Amino acid sequence: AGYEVWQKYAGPGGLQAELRATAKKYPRYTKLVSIGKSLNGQDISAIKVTKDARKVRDGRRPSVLYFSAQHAREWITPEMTTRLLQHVLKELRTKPAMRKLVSDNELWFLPVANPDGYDFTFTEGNRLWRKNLRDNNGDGQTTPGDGVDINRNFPEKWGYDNEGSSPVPSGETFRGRGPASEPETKALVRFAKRVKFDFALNYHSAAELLLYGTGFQVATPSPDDLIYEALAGNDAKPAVPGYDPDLSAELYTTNGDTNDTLADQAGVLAFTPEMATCESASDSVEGDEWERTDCGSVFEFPDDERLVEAEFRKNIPFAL
Ligand code: 0X9
Ligand code: ZN
Repeated sequence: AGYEVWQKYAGPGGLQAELRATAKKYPRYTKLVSIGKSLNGQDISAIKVTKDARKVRDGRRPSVLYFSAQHAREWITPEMTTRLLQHVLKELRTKPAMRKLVSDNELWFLPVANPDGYDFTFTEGNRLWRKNLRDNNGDGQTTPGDGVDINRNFPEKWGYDNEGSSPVPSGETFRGRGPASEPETKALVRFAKRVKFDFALNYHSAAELLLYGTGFQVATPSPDDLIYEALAGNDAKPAVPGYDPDLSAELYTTNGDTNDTLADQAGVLAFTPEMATCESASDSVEGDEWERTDCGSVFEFPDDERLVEAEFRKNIPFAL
């Protein structure tokens, strides 16, 4: 059922079409780019939203990157970034504050950072695929032990201490054969160097957390940590309602984490919002008789439009 309902929203390749249509509809405020190709040759598409987007040089204004679906199965995350994109463009027409925001800044939306993996989750039996589609055993097809975890493949602290990623190809957190070995990683690294983002949100699921700071170890306090803490709020007053703010490495160690590279190589203030599962999201749908169906797995996409919308609404104030 989840799959059929999902078709209504996007489905394989669907987000590319949405980005193209959006760029066409708002020529003055958008610019569509391909930041590179996936392993299987698909475009990794991003759209810039700023005033006179096609005239003003990329990175000229303070810039924010919203990106999602590095992990193929985390379907709710591109819903977040595409809805945010549409929200910004819609409000532009009536709200002076939004017009000012996009005149003074550039907002970049990159809904599917792992397009091969994402599409693969729509095929029979592959709903819970996480990694990209690297053919680790070279048998010419995608088999269970294949794939590299894009969120462990980034150059900063890649494989550090052998803790927080797997050296084993079949591992769910396989870091790849070398730093930035994957085209999906290279594309993002190059893109971040070019635009020099000030702020980035790397959407994942499924928990209700707002993660920040370095992933590879609990960092000694730095001025950045104070900024992170101020932005993320605290358990009593979280910046995203219901999302506990936490140091990434305190949750668990990662190495080759995207945000560590963004922070350490390009100075980006980067967060990982972990969006909710259908179970936790249901708490925020007020006063209805919605019944939980098809929520067997924590990775299952909430198949109710209202849940997706509720999760999205919770995240807007922090994202903007
Ligand atoms: O493990 C990940 O890549 C992210 N979680 S997920 O369940 N979506 O796979 C979180 C990465 C955040 N960094 C650290 N916790 N160090
Ligand atoms: Zn993830």
